[in-house]
Amino acid sequence: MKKLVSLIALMGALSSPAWAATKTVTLAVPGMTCAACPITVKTALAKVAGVERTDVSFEKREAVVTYDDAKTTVAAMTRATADAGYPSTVKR
Ligand SMILES: [Cu+2]
Repeated sequence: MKKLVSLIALMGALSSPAWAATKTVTLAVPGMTCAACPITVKTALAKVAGVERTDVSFEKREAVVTYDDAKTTVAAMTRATADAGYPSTVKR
């Protein structure tokens, strides 16, 4: 019985990282008007807990964000860019 309990505890400890999926989303950020804008957008997204990587393209007016979906949501990211002055939407 004790062995079973510790096995369940072990499974619990191992399963949380397995459930957290790393996802990528592309955000359209039409408000970027110069080469410095991506820096502001990138900084804003980097402050969102759970965001692992951000590639912002000024030419494409988009931000490709890699994030942990157990820690953050796309809504939190679009809010962060909007708060920085660059409203964004999910690009499909
Ligand atoms: Cu700018």
